[in-house]
Amino acid sequence: MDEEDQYDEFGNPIGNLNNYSDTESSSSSDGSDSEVNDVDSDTENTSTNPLNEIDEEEVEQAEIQTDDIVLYKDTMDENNVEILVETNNTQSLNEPLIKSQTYKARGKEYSSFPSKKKDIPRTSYDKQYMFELLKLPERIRNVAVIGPLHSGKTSLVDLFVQDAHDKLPHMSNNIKQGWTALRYMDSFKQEIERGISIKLNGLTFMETDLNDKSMVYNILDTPGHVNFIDECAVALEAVEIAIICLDVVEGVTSVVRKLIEICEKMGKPFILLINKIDRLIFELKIPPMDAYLKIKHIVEEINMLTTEKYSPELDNIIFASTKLGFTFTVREFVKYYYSRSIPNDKIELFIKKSYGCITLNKGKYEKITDPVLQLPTFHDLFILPLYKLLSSSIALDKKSLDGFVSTLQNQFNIVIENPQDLLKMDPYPLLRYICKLVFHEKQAGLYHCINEAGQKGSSRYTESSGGILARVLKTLDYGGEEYSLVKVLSGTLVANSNVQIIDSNNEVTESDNLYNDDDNEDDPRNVKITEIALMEGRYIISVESAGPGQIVLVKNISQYFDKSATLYSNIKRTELPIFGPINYINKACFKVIIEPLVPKELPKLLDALVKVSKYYPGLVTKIEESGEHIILGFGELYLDCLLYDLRNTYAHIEIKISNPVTIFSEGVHKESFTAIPVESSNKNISLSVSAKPLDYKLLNDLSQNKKSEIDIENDIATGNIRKISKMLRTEYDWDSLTSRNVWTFHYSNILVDDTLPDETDKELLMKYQQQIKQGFYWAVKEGPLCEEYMYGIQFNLLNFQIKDVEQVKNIGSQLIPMVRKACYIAMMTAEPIILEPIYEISIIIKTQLIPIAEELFCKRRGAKILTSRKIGGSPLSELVGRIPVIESIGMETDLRLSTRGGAQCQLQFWNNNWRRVPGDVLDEDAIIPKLKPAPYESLSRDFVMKTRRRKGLSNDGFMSNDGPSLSKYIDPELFEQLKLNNLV
Ligand SMILES: Nc1nc2c(ncn2[C@@H]2O[C@H](COP(=O)(O)OP(=O)(O)O)[C@@H](O)[C@H]2O)c(=O)[nH]1
Ligand SMILES: [Mg+2]
Repeated sequence: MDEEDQYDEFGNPIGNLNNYSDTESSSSSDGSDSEVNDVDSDTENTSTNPLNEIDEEEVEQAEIQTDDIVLYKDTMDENNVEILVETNNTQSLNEPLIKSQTYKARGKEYSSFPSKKKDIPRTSYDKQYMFELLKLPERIRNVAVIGPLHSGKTSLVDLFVQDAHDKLPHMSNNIKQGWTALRYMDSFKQEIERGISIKLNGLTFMETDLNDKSMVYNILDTPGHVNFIDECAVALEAVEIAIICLDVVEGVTSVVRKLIEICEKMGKPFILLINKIDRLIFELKIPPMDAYLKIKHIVEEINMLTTEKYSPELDNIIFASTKLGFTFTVREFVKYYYSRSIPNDKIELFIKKSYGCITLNKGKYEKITDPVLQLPTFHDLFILPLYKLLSSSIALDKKSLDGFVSTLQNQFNIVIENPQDLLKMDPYPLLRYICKLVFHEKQAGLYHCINEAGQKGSSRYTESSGGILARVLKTLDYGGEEYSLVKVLSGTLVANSNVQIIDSNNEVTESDNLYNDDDNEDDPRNVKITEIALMEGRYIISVESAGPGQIVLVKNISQYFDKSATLYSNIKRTELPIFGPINYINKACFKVIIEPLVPKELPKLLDALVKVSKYYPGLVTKIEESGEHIILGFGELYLDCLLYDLRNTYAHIEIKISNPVTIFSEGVHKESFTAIPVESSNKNISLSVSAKPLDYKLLNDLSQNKKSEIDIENDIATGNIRKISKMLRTEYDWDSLTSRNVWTFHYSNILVDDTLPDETDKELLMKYQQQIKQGFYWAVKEGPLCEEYMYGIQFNLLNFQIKDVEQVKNIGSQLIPMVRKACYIAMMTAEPIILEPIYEISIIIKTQLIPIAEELFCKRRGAKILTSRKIGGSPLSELVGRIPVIESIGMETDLRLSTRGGAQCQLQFWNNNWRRVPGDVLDEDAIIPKLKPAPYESLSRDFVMKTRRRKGLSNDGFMSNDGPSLSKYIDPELFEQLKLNNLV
């Protein structure tokens, strides 16, 4: 065949016309005339047909076949040659053309935990001695390291890890020299690869403090990303002391403020670690006096937030550069370098005068009167030497070597044997080396501060009369095994012994009391502890027993509770302090709906969900009536990590995920225009309720937990209604009648008895108070709009009548649904609205990049910057703003990308901010275009209808417009009447 014949008039290759099925593979047929017999007999016939003879149907068929054919194979008998003709369709349909990049760095089964006993690192302390010390609660210090993201918490714990071990197998040369961080506490694959802490992790070790007193420290390292603040809450529940770590450049950010507030509220003494001191010198390059002012400013800001006084000389402020491997306190520095030249009895005075508006003039302390000429002692004695030390080490050369070595010797009493060796070192390892010499290998000053703070710590443990009491705080996957984190409060837990366990969520609630006998599900379970172990970051130390004050891992109890529990033995149930659920600080408002890609893998998914729900304490999982599996978390990163674990670690299946959505709340805009009574079927019972928005100030205080609903309920339960009434009258200006008649608070809604004594039989009413409350709780939990929680509604019970008490038996169980219905009617007549959760966003950003952030805010509905504050002595600013949760998706990434890493933001919902969604929920004519975002004024309706359809609440399936309506709860005639009067 001519070469020309192989191309059509447009120059497209058409190959051998005699062999039609080959048209698509012309490129590989290399022009040879050898006839290729197709395996398929159908195409065999076509092989002799010229193209113009093929009818259209055949062409179609042929095209389909060529798509399917992967390989043409024929064996030429004469030449004994196998010809393989490949079409360009060899790739299966399931294989993407461009494969996504796979991570090869670490294998599937990668674990940072040593698998062999010999790989467990050798500790620098005597383990047996530590076990003995652990029996003395006063020698144990439980400490949580908390702080904002990237403030250096994990790096700080690395210093402890190095103190506690002689030799770590993970210490590569790079890590030793400080080029890469050890990050020993980030032991999960995800943590290592993402470069942030996700789970809390602990380290138990023994060390001596400045006075050479040996103590056992249980350090819990927590994640700093606010998405994982649940872990932080768990850690704080476990410990008596916190170390709040902050970046000196960023100063006191809103996250730091919140952490201080939490510690104050929980009554946990904390010490402050001002980290990254090196940044002042090498990055900001500010003069020593400015550094002093910056530190002073931070200390002042802290003191504005705390009741206790914070100051470096009080052993509650520590300075550190965890990157350079040192921490120091004023006391420590004085002990090492100044104590030789001061008489012993003057040392305390020297420490006391080392910080503040004091200057040292010819050996005498004077108050600073002229800030220009008189330099504060702290500047002269601590900051200046630090500056000199760091800057001369980094600039060390032949010329300055002698001076440097002699300063080290004279000022710090450090003798360098071979000064020339210093010149051979890279500047950064050299810095670390010098810092280690000057600030000593171990963090003795810091341990001293912890011990001091521990003495103020509240908890005292008792060796109670044989009884064991412990709190189970969470379950964790530790090196592939499931353990529970337990804090022993009294008695001694012994391995292989039996204890009883009660889930914290299984408290006897009032509803249980009403219908259930006491002795069912809620019964404590008898369980056998199979192992007790100490957490060591990447390995465990098994122990026989754990005494009061210890934080340990316990095996084999996790299957008996969900999030947290109480362990006990030999204590009477009635004398048991049951620990309620832990307050995880943030509220889960970010939601996705998941299902397995292959439906039959659902059991696998469910098993994994149970696990993940234990390992992520703040996670809420739900199954809707429509059968959808809903997971609620704190934010994007939270769910991203969790879904990764679900897919790759626990379920090993592919999971389909919906677009992220949020929870909503249902509220009212006005007061009910009328009170429509609800009657029982035989008209024997009748009641009516009205609704109105709750007092704004009270609502705010309840949402932000300034007023604790649990405390209020406790007061009501113990009959202390006077206290509540007084609070409402004095703080919120309520009238005395209403404030006396408040019955109950539930999720920022309240129920008030507003019945008139001459209309209502109050005695009878009080008899059924419990049932009425139950009906109210039920209504609050599932509102009439889309079965979301109600928020900020005050329900007033206006009328309650039972005509004939004798006539009906089950008044109680009839009442509950009636009250619920009455609440729904009240709400539907009070202009119902839907509220969406609003994230509080705080951004640390380089000041010149603020316009970029502002532009990003403009693009998102309802996003607003509220305050912008320059962080003194740094090029940074902190912006605080608000953004609807649903609009926040991708914000964190957008911000990082558009500022090229010059900004980072944290989104949280811990102040429980809700905002009304624009539009009318009940507007059936709202325009909601398909496949396009709903217009602003239809948003309410859109959100409600979508949520209803998801939950299967609306009739007529997915496209239904069957929305919430008052007509569902009242007489059709009455509804018509109301309609005629334009009331609905
Ligand atoms: N300049 C400086 N950087 C530090 C210091 N300590 C930690 N970093 C860096 O801060 C980042 C976060 O550290 P990490 O310990 O993981 O912070 P965490 O999120 O609080 O646990 C890492 O990139 C560290 O290298 C320090 O003292 N100085
Ligand atoms: Mg960390």
